[in-house]
Amino acid sequence: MDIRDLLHIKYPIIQGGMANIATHQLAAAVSNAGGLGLVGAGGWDAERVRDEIRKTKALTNNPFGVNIMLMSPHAAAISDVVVEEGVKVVTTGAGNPGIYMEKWKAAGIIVIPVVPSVAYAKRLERAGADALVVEGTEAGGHIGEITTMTLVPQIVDAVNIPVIAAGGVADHRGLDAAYVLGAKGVQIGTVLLASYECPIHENYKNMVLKAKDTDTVVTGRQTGAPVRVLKNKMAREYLNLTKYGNASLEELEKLTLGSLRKAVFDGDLDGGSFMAGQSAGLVNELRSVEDILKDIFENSLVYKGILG
Ligand code: TUI
Repeated sequence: MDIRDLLHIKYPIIQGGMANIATHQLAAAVSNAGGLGLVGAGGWDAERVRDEIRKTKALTNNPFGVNIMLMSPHAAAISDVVVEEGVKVVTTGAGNPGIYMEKWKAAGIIVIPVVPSVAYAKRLERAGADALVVEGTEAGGHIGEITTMTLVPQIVDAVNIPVIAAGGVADHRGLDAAYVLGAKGVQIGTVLLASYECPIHENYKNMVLKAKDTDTVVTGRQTGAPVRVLKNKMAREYLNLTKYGNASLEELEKLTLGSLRKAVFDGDLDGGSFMAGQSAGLVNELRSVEDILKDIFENSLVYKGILG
């Protein structure tokens, strides 16, 4: 099924759930431009998420969703807020949403888990997922091990629900590639960091704009929570700390989540954790969200009716 019909959107493009970044401003901008905007609940508490949902409703009449980061201590409370607020679409990341599925389905919510492997994809299809975001290791933030190129077709073959490809998509070529692999849409994150509407510090935007192909690294492999970030002093220090496997988990987690805030709000070039995907090397221009979505879809072979 075409995700444009499933989600009632103009373009088959959904926004990533970027913690601390995907506020009502970004979500509304993406939904107003014809994609599916998402409020990224990240580490926020349930009342902050409720407030962001209400602010998004005030800024757009188009459909939008909420991304729930399941490692958050607030995930259970947020799972009720999306029902109470009548949210239409929920995407999930960083864990298994199985325990919430029944409640969300009963409320008529379209549930789209982000999955990093075939086994998860099959399990969540059985649990009632309406579609899946299949996220390759090229993506920014918390990632799995498998590439978009190899994972998307394996999951397309393994399930009967629509697959949305994520990880490495920043332009119309990425969208077309995703369709060739069998996906019915894409999720984008990194390219949206370089938009006027994205509410992050301008140093963060400039880092993305300047990044080359080799400018991301993965921290946290040793702790079981790999996170792709732009290379800087903080990333190098983190990798040094974990090189011999003797840093404590608490020490490392404090370093990562605190430093994401330093990147987003303070633009702290040395101490911040600037989450971004490998597609940062493809992003060279600051644009409006509308221009980014238009460029991705209206230059695609899918739009021209050649693919899809
Ligand atoms: O979730 C994401 N990307 C994220 S979450 C995030 S906040 C964070 N910061 C530091 C450490 C951890 C999180 C930043 N970026 N993408 C979707 C995604 N989900 N990628 C991988 C997964 C995933 C991983 C494990 C999904 C399920 C899963 O299952 C593990 C289990 O055993 O339940």
